[in-house]
Amino acid sequence: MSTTLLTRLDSLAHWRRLLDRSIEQLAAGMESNGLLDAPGRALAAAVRQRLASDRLVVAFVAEFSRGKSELINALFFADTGRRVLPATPGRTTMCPVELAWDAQQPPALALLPIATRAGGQTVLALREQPALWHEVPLPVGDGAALAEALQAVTRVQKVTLAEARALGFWSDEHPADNPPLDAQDMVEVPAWRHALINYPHPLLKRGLVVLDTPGLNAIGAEPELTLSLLPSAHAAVFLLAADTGVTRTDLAVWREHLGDRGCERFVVLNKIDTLADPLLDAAAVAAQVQRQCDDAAATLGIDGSRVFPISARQALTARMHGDADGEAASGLQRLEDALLNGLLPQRSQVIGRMVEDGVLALQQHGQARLAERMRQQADQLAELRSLRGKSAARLQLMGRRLEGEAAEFELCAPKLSALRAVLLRQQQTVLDSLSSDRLRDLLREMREGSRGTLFKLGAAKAFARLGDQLQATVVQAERGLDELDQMLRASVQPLNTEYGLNLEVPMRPAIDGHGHDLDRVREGYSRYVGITQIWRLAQPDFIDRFCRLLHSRVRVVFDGISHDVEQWVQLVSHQIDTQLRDRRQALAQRRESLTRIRQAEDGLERSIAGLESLETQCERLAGQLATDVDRLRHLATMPPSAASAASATATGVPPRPGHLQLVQPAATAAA
Ligand SMILES: Nc1nc2c(ncn2[C@@H]2O[C@H](COP(=O)(O)OP(=O)(O)OP(=O)(O)O)[C@@H](O)[C@H]2O)c(=O)[nH]1
Ligand SMILES: [Mg+2]
Repeated sequence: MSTTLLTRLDSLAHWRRLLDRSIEQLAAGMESNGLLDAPGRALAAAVRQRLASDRLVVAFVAEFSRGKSELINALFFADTGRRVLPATPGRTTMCPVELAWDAQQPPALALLPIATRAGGQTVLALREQPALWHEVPLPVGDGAALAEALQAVTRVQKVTLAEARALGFWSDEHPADNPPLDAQDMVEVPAWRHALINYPHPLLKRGLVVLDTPGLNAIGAEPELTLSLLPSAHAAVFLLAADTGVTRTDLAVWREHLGDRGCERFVVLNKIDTLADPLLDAAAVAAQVQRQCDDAAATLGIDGSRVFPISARQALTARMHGDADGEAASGLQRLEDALLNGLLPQRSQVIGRMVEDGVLALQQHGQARLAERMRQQADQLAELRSLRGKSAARLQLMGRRLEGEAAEFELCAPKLSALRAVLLRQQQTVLDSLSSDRLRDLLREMREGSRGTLFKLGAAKAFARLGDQLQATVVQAERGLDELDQMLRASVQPLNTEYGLNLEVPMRPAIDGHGHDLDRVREGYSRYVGITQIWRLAQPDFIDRFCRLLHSRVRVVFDGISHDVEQWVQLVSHQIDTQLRDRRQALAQRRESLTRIRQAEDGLERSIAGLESLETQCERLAGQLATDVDRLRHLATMPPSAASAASATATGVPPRPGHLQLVQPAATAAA
């Protein structure tokens, strides 16, 4: 395993922890100063949750036997001193293998039997049913035992033709892709549908998720890979073999699974050691390798700088034996550097932006509460100061005016309830358009539309229409949100003026990110109705499985939008509650101090002094909140690079502010 990769992922994980700690402290500081209520707390928790669950998913995709598993071994497992993932000539990895680490679970290999395909439930849904998985405990630190346990991913089994059909491994319409029949008319199929390796490997512990995939036929047979697993990968490594160049099937895998994918793509020309030729000198061999790379880039339609000539086998052997020359000759380092430089900065940017947005929203939240508190204190102070040297009659008049003001303020309560009712109603309209029922209706419509005379073409059209409808649903939800936003802004203004409130409409959630997620789902399934895959639609139960999968994927996107909308509406309605409560509290305080003034001679001066000190405290708190938020935002825009990680510890971070500080400086938090 490369130390560079480890160090870089480590500093990314360290930075994430710093951010998490800082947000925790900011929220705790706000909480102890009464600046946080339920939505604010939920906001802070949501940012922290996303930080904790951040993963970097790298998928290895290729036709069989191109060296995917060998490359994963070389990149991540060389220090175990052996070939951990099985890599042999011919078909080896029979099901998608996901390597990750979840500290809540014991180290184990979990295998999902292939028979679960017949049930039509998605792998994602089946993850929630551990009883269906065959679990093998994994020994930690024992490379040999680990390698032995992982042999399971190569297992196959024989099934009847009917079973093979039911599982989607046999197509009468497309016999070219069918596996061979043996003398007893049995078909060999993978024993497992999916394998999850939960292992405390240093890189996996730092949030890396590696996805090893089986060769072409198996990829095609499991729609979940294309629809769910590959689209969720941040990067895909596509492998070719130097001795064969880009074959017809390589091109098919590339086009169907990666060709126009949005994620970062790296093309590896593997097995360059096989080009060694005793009759040629090194320069001539190097020229051959270069020509192969150029050809691959031209055929795949990508930039030449994205093609990496390597020998995974040589890299694995060299790393296992600490052979620096061999490792250099294998070319692995260049690929590893490209992976690091292409992926980590982009990942950190996404995290940084998410944290910045979250922290800004928290600040807005705290500032609003503080501003309201200060405004009320200022009013009260002005009122009390005006009482200096005033007679008892004047105090009585004050009391009456205060009661009048309180009665008038109470008139705004029904108006606020009405506003809240409209708000909830309009929210419901937006949520309804994204509901499970509506999605089911759309899918049903699509299925009916696909039952035309020209079944397969009809299906393709119906799928395309469904895609448009789903997109239109998101656009409609966005429009609904716009209307809600406008309605709120128009209503809040007069309420603020008339009743001295300080209601602010928080920035409305941007849902275009969810729109992009939907694009990725669409992109995934459109591959399945593309012209090369259309025959799959005729397979028994395929449409059923496909629709269930699609439903669960789109559901995630729609739920994401609904959640954002609900949170936003909750923020507004909480603000209404808080301001009502704060105003009532302030009125009660004023009553109290009037009573105190009437009762004691020095009551007035004491009340003024008390309020003045509260005012100063609030100002300090506001300044502190701004400083802490700035520091946190600064931290969020400073993802670790090799250089900055070193200098941050050497030079320290901005000086520690005064005792009201909400967030600890990064250096202290790190300690
Ligand atoms: N000469 C040579 N052989 C390699 C290299 N990389 C992998 N191989 C061999 O190629 C064969 C296939 O490698 P795998 O890693 O199993 O290939 P895969 O892409 O995972 O194949 P499937 O699991 O079947 O999809 C194995 O025997 C490897 O040892 C390489 O760089 N040079
Ligand atoms: Mg493999």
